[in-house]
This record gives sequence, C-alpha cells and structure tokens, in this order.
Amino acid sequence: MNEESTAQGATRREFLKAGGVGALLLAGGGAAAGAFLQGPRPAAAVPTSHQPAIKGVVKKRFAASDGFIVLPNLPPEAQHPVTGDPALFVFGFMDVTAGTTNANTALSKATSLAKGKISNPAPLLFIGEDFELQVQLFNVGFKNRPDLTDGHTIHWHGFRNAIALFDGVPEVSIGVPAQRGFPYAYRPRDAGTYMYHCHFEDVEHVTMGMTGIVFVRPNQDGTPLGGFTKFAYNDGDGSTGYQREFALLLTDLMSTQHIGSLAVQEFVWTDFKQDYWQINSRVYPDTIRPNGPQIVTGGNPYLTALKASQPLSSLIQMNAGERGLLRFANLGYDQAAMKLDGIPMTVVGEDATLLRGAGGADLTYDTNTIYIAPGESRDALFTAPAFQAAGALSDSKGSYNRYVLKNRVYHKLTNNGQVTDGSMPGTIAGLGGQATEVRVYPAGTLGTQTSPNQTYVGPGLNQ
Ligand SMILES: [Cu+2]
Repeated sequence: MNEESTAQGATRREFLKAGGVGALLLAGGGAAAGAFLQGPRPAAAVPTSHQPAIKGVVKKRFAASDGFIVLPNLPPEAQHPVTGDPALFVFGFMDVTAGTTNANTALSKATSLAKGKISNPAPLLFIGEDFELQVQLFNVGFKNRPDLTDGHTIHWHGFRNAIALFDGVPEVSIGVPAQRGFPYAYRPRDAGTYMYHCHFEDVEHVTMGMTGIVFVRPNQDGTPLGGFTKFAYNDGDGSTGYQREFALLLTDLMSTQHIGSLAVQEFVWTDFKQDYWQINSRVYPDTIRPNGPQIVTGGNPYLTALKASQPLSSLIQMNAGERGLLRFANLGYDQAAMKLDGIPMTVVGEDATLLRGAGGADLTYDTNTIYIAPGESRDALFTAPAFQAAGALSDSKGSYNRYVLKNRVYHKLTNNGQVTDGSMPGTIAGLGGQATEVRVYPAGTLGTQTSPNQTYVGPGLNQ
C-alpha cells in the first residue's frame, strides 16, 4: 500500500475526483464515524507509509540541576562557593544513565550523581531515523539555590513531529517540578541536525546552560554510496557523505547574570550584554583542548574543573583529503557568522532540511562564512586540503596544517575582553572567544572516527 491508498482500496486521487473530504467521509460510512467514538481506527485504515516500524529504542536518564563551569578571565566575583576557585554558576543537564539502573531508586541516585555537579553543554545526543528515543528526566533541584523550586523540561527544538505532551513547553504541555521525573519519548522521522533545551522560563534557563545538540542519522547510513558510508541526509547519491563529523553548539552568556543568580540577585533582562561567546560551552584556546576524559589534570585546578564541567572538545582533526561534516546549532542570543579561513564549506542542510528544491534541484551552496540565527542549524561539508609540509606545525599526533574556524565578528573573539597570549603550546596569540581550529594531518595519520568530535591528541596539548 502506498501513500495514495486508503482503507477502502481506492486511491486518494479518486476520492478527490469524487468530491474531496466529504466524499471520503461518506465513502468511509458509519464504520469510520464509529471508530472515532470507540477508539483507534483499525490499523489497515492508516496508510502504512505513515507509520514505519520502530527499529529500536534508545533509553537515557538525564538529571537537571546546577553546577559550575570555568572560563578564562572571569570577573573576581565569579567564585566556587566551596573552593573559592574561579567558576561560573550554571544550570544544565547530565547523563546519569549509567548510574541509575534501578528505576525505584533512580531519583535519589540521580540526585547524588548530579545535584550541583552538572556540565555544559547538555549531553550530545544522536539517534537513527525511525528509532525511538526515551529520555527519563529527573529534576533533582538546585544545590546552590535551594530557595528555587524551578521546573525543567526537555524541548526538542526543530522537530517536525513532536507530540505536544513531549514538546517541553510547560505552558502547553508538562513541566517537571523539582523532585519529580517525567519520561519523554520521541520518534524522529527526518534526518538532520537539531537541538534541545529546557523551556521552563526559557530565556533564563537557556542562557544558564540547559542547551544541547541532538542529531538524527539518516536511514541511508551504512549503505556504500559515492565512496561514503556515513551521510548527513538521505541524499540518494552520496553527495552528503563524510568521514568525520563535529557537533558545534554556539552559545553566549553574560557573566554578571550568572554571578547574580548565585547571589540571589534579580536580573533585569533588558540589561543583557554578553561577555563570552562559546563553542560547546568553551572559549578559545580551551575549545582545542581534547575531550574531557583525556585532559591531563597535572594538579592544575582550572583543567581539572574544565574536564568535569565542559567535556566536549571543538578541535576538528582531519586527515588530508577527507570530508568533514560540521553540524552547527545556534542557541545563543546573537546571529553567528562562522568563517573558515582557507577552506570552502558547502552548506547541504539548513534547519535539518536537505537543500533540495522541486524536482531534486541542488540548492546547496559554497561559502567561507555561515550565517546562523538563534534557534537555527546548518550542516556544512568541507574537504580537508592536501597536507603541505612547508610551514606545518606539530602536536603530539604529528605534523599538521592549521586553519581557523571563528566568528567573523571581532569582539566575539575575546574572553571578557581578554585574548590568549599564546603561551599554551600550539595556540594562536591574540585570539579568544568563539573560535577553534581545523588541523589537517598527512593522509593516514588519524584512525577511523568512532564518535562525533573525537579528539586524537596526547599529553602535548594538555598543559
Ligand atoms: Cu530548566
């Protein structure tokens, strides 16, 4: 049965020819009207193409709470209340799936694991098309603001098929009160890059850090096409294929607002003026440090804190000749203009939609600057240029050519007005903020990517 079919075996075109919806109801007769009263219509009455089989279920448990992040050059008032170290108060989500296997004690376990200890951004989520994603959210309350009893939600931002109950807008669905849990379920039908965030008092909760990227892998994945086995979309020709993918969440914040929140100071939102612009909740040069578990602490309290609070690297490491997919999502409050100097990017998707027009017209475009408004996403492909030995730099992985990916707005390349001095090995003096690096190594240097944003650096970059 295809989309043109109905329960009665006649095609939709024939019904339209016979008089449209009125004729459909008449043709359906009493049985259809009765079904509405008695419950769901028989399965055969629904076109099968509208209800593809669920391929599997991905189960997660998330906690919502507060915590602290670290950034260079924080104002002196930004202190961790226990250690006194520089730290900025945030809200956020934490994946507690591994620690909360017993459903009966999950809330108390989530509380002990996450309360006051969450990280930013929210955990990176990805799922295959036609799988079901189940996220049990526990609102474990705030450790550092016990006077607040804010609810939290998960809003699946950009999904076409969200059910209102699971949409996370508390005014029209369900907010999760403190000390309660709620099971979210979602069946993604369309591949692409999306985002998710808390929608409870969302202006505050979003800038406080309750933001993350979720992407949906296409059904086409795993089928060799055009020399690739991984794809951004169901393109049918391999044109969105890639070897390595990188999720880049763009956000911004005003440190004074966070400091005031911890000190129980009301914030006047018309005064909002950012002093940090981040990628995956870090600023340059922290953006190029490896993923959290690999960062050597070395007794440095700042790096110890960074590893725990902002574990996701934005370093883009490529073998020469490979194709990379950049999954940009903007949940900041400004438009972002992300520029990759020296490598053209091809935008193949906007807002989780393959850029194809009527009749399959190719609407993709090449650019060196990608403009992304708040709440939007872009999927951009690029090919790592040939390795050039002349002028190459080196890190613990070997020799590489460096390209800079940065917001072209100059004042967003600072960390509260400061730039890095370049003393960290391999970093660019004079740069900060919403910037990261693409490092291109000779072909064959890096192994196959096994997880998004994978980093391949050893101790050399950890100092
Ligand atoms: Cu919230």
